[in-house]
Amino acid sequence: MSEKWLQAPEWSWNTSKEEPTYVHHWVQPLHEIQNAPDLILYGAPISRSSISVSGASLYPAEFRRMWKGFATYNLDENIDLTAFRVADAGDVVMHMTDILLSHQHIQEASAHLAARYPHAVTCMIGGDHSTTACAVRGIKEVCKQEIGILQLDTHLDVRDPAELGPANGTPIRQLIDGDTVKGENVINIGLHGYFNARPLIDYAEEHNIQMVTLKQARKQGLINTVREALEKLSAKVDRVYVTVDMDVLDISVAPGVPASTPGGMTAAELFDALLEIGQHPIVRHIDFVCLDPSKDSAVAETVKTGVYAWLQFITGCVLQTR
Ligand SMILES: [Mn+2]
Repeated sequence: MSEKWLQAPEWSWNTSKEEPTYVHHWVQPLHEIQNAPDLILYGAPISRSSISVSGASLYPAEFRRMWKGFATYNLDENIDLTAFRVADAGDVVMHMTDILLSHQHIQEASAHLAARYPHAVTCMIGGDHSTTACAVRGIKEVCKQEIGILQLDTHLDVRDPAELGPANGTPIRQLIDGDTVKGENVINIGLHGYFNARPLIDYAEEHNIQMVTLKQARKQGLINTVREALEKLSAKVDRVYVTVDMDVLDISVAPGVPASTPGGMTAAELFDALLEIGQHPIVRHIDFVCLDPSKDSAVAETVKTGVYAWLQFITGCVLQTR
């Protein structure tokens, strides 16, 4: 493969030439795809940069392995997704021990994909949340536009990199302090309860991060809240990067996300949110992070939820083109 810092995934289905009816026959390796892709998928399998012990580096492989269980036909919307071309660019090459070098690879791979495939939506599968800062920096380098962030997360992720290094609790702060993204162009939906210490809220307020608690979102309707957030960002930025920390899910439905908490989103709420997000053309990039398959239940319920969530986003993209 000739794509920068990207290598063939450690695990993928062999694509058949027959008409795809399941996801593992629909997603094509990037170097084999015939026409320009609508969405490019790439894995960022790193979790050494996680504050707590995490096997999120295992997620890209497990994510792909689960495709076999999903049809390309969405019954709820009565649409087949196969006309939408999804290309798999493989996984970013990680260094065995050097986190900063691995982060550099993620940044360069993200920049490369954004530059070479400017019309495709990019979708990164983490990895822990440190990967988001790398991806957004890489994209910013190339597009030189104002980027907004819609973050679905239980946490603000504005802990101090001076203290932790570029770990998974810091990506939003890295991006704001590094002048990559303005605080006022970050909207977080999913905050709740007791999981962000007061000094972190102070930082968010000081930098005008827009915090929407789950409680507020439920009051005005989650879908409306998401729509409003994207409309707000559309007025101020050129493109939106959506980052989905799977710890936004309620702990009862996400055994594979050690950082998930009580009081989080239901799976259905996350699916609704992503269906809405996919329908907005301002959204050019998305990632899904912090899912540790090694902690998942025996029936892999969190990985299944992760694939479903991703397909909801794609369904939204397809609805947008209708
Ligand atoms: Mn996070």
